[in-house]
Order: sequence, then C-alpha cells, then structure tokens
Amino acid sequence: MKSTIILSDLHLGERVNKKRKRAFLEAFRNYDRIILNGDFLDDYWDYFKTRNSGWSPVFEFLKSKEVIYVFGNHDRDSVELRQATDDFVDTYCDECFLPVGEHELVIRHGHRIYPRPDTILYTPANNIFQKILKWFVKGIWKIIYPIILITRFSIEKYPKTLAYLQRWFVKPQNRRMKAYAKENLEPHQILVCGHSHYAQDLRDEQFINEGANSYNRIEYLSIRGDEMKLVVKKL
Ligand SMILES: [Mn+2]
Repeated sequence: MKSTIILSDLHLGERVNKKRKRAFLEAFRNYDRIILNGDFLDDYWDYFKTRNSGWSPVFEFLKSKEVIYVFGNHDRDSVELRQATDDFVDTYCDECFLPVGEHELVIRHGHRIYPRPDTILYTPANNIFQKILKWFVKGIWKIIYPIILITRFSIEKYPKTLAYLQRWFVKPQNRRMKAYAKENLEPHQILVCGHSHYAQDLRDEQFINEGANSYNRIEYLSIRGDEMKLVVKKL
C-alpha cells in the first residue's frame, strides 16, 4: 500500500525560505503519495513567479511522486493555477477520499466549512456597487494581508509564548469543522482539514486538522498502512 503525507497551508510565494525548503524536501522524500490539502500556493503572489522562484526544486521533486492537489481559499481552481502546476500535479480536486484501515478519510481544505471575510474577493460582482465594494476590499487586503503574514510568523516563531494568543481565534474554527464532521459524515469517516492553522488529532471525534506549514514549523499527517500519525516539528 502506498505511503501518504497530507499537509496544507504552505502558502508558497515568490520568496523562498531555505530552511522550509529543506524540510519539505526531506518530508516528501519518505512518501509515495503527497496530498496538498489547500493553500499550497498563495494567490497573493503570482503563481508563475512562484513556480520559477527558489521553490522550484520542490516542484521539480514532486514530479517523481503521485501528487493530489486539493484547492484552498488562497489557491482556488483557475486556469493560471493549473498551468503553473500541471507538470507536477496528477489530480486536482475540491475533496478527496482515502481509505485507512476501517476508516475513510474525507480530505478537504476547510474554507467552505469555515469561510473567511476575504471570500468577497472571489465572489462575482453583479452590479456597480458590488464592483466598487470589491475593488475597495481588494485595496485594503493588499495592506492587511502582509500584516497578517508577519503577525502569524512572529506568533508561530515563539510557540511557547505568543502562539497561545491565537488559540482563541483558531479553536472555534476547528470546533466548527468538528461539528460539521459529526453532522455530515458517516460514522467510519474522518474529516481531515487544514485552513485554521491549528493542528489537532481528534480522530475519535471524526476530525483531524493537520495544521499549517507557513512558518517556523512543519506539520503533517503521515499514513503508512493502517497507521496514522500527526507530526508537528519545530524547524
Ligand atoms: Mn486556508
């Protein structure tokens, strides 16, 4: 049976981070199948520039693996995304299923269960007022998003102190995903999401969040045979 790694929220952009690059290559090496569970690339940056950036050894390496690309809220399905990634991706989807022992994993990024305010940027504007609103939000987003990225980075760099500050914000997101799983899934299924950037293994409650990889940590769900393990490592 193929070994599988599921990870999300790498938020790769035009600027490479060597430490993270090494960590991803090291992690990918040990698996046959890689499931990129959303927000692998980030549309704040240009997909083609990201593809040709210092991250390109990671993309090149992925060509030797089976790669499943699950769309996230920062890398929604688009012609540009597919063109920039189709040389290393085997399958694109919004959701995928993986049998593990007696269970079946339902793998989704999570943004449809817990939408964010930036959803407006991706909703079609039908009249002039909606167009102005969208244009306005887009302008603000260009300023706010870098601040969010820097805040996240500083919080996660000092997990023993600052990371606790964001728990009040991310815990409710996981609670909502867990409640969704309980209401909508079959008893043998387990919902596997990212999106909240908060790793939690609650498989007995049908929910696993495999965390995030956008800062000083590497977090993923490792699957070998019937064994599932949530791995969280500081870089
Ligand atoms: Mn997300």
